[in-house]
Amino acid sequence: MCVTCGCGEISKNSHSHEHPSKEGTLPHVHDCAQKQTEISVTNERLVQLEEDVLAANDKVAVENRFFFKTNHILALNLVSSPGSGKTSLLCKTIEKLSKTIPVGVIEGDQQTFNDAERIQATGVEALQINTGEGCHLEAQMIHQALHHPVVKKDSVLFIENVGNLVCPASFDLGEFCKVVVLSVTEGEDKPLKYPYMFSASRVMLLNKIDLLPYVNFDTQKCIEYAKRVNPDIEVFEVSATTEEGLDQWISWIQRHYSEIEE
Ligand SMILES: Nc1nc2c(ncn2[C@@H]2O[C@H](COP(=O)(O)OP(=O)(O)OP(=O)(O)O)[C@@H](O)[C@H]2O)c(=O)[nH]1
Ligand SMILES: [Mg+2]
Repeated sequence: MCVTCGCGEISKNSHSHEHPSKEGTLPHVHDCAQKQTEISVTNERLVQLEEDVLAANDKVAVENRFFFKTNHILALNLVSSPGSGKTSLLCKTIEKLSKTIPVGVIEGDQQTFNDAERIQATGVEALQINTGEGCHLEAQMIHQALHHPVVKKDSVLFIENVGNLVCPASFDLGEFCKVVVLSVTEGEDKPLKYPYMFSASRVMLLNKIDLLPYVNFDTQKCIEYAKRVNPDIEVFEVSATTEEGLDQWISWIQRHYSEIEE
């Protein structure tokens, strides 16, 4: 359920569970929220519900973070609008990284196994979580996946969130940090228009720089806007297609992986 944007439903019967993999299908988790009749709530009640939902989420996120820390797992939560290139960047990143560090991937999407299949084609294990009507991953969904084989001791765990620049900003999954992907086809003003996502992220991957000659996009302005909402944000200019800039991004991951406490 997402009270923030009203994309989900308030349901006592709402639950998510893991389906074992059948032959020819990927293991996956999905939300089995049952359709409820519309509930009319006051604004005060909505604010209370939102606070309750976020507080409950944060509680589970603390447990996830403890699990990641004690198992020496660097968990990175990739967030962006749909199509900015999260899966493409992940495929290239894990190809390079998995030669030296064990890697696992959790893929969040409303529907389809497409992204998990793209990851698995690289030889790295991926778990697909389908959120149904939900527009973001929640800590509980990650909690249920903690004992899945994609989550390995001493590894880097990538979590690709549902494509959405709004709601995933509010939901801590217990990750080490959020990594926001913005592509040059989206316009340089996005950090100002969606400031919560950029202030919640430690890193911005500015993707599709191979397209810069063909689009109106002011890179310096974009970086200035991102730093205006988050002065500490680290920016990497990258292209999943040409692989430009990926080495610096990989070095950032390796450095933080080696620094996380055991
Ligand atoms: N030119 C160019 N195209 C790219 C680059 N990265 C991704 N694309 C293309 O952008 C489109 C979307 O890429 P995805 O990796 O599926 O994006 P995504 O963020 O995972 O999308 P969702 O999971 O649907 O939110 C695809 O057609 C990619 O081939 C890039 O660096 N340069
Ligand atoms: Mg994707």
